[in-house]
Amino acid sequence: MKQQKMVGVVLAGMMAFSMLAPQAEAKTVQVTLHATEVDLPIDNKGTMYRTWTFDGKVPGPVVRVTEGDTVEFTLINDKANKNSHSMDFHAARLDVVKDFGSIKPGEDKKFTFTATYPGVFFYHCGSDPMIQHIARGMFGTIIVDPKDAKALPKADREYVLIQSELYPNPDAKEEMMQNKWSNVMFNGGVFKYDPVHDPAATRWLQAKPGERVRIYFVNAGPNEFSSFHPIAGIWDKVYASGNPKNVQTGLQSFVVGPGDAATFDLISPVEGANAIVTHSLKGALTGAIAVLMFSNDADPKMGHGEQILVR
Ligand SMILES: [Cu+2]
Repeated sequence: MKQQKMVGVVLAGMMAFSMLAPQAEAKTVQVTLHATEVDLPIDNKGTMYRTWTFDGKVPGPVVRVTEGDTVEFTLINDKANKNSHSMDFHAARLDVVKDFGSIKPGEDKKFTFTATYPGVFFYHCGSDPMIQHIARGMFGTIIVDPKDAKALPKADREYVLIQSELYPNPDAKEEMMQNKWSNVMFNGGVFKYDPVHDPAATRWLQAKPGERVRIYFVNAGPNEFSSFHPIAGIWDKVYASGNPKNVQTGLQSFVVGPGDAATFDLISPVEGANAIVTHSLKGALTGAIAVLMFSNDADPKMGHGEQILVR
């Protein structure tokens, strides 16, 4: 009798504990993106390029939801555009024809999906020719945070880096098919965060020594693989597709193919800089280097809120 009572108390305690565990409530999230065809700078000098975009930016906005959320998505293809566009979320399981199919300028379309798997996922336009729609800038990331807030160690700062190739002539689909790129970029700019290789660069990533810096890395391609490496650092943890279950420890580099993504955690024990690169060196030396400065005076705003994707 006494024993039964004790089991009852223990079970009630366990139930109360599980109710208190930090599990986010699933919600419905409305996401609307506009396909727009605009001129944007692709380097620190301000060289303009005829891009195709989501919401007038390369990369497009960071979409962020929690595992289990329902995403009600609307794509609007602006009337002023000349081309059909579409949306392909790698975080969704849907019908490729009905949901990811193209719409003409002046049209819009909706689809709904549940973000079942936590992680970091690519999104992109899939309209024909897909290689050109991606090369011209129609890509971004959707981060699906795990519903268990303790599934990943707490990050002190977060950054998004999206790698892509620059093709000098945005109209030359054949040159894209032949992989004739001139530069590899992070977040749509040549040496965007690298004042060492380009004195015109005014931005870099910042953190303090000892902080856990989490980088959501996406390789938009459309063609090149990335051997993602922090020069003078070691990845403390790498999560393939950003899923907490896919954890690896103490890696020097990790290959992320075109259309793929991974989450990388980095902690520096010292002040100084790391250079985050694709160690495929033609890519790094033509523009895919981001300086991450570890300093006790790091700007507290960097790596938080809107400053996870440094524009
Ligand atoms: Cu498109």
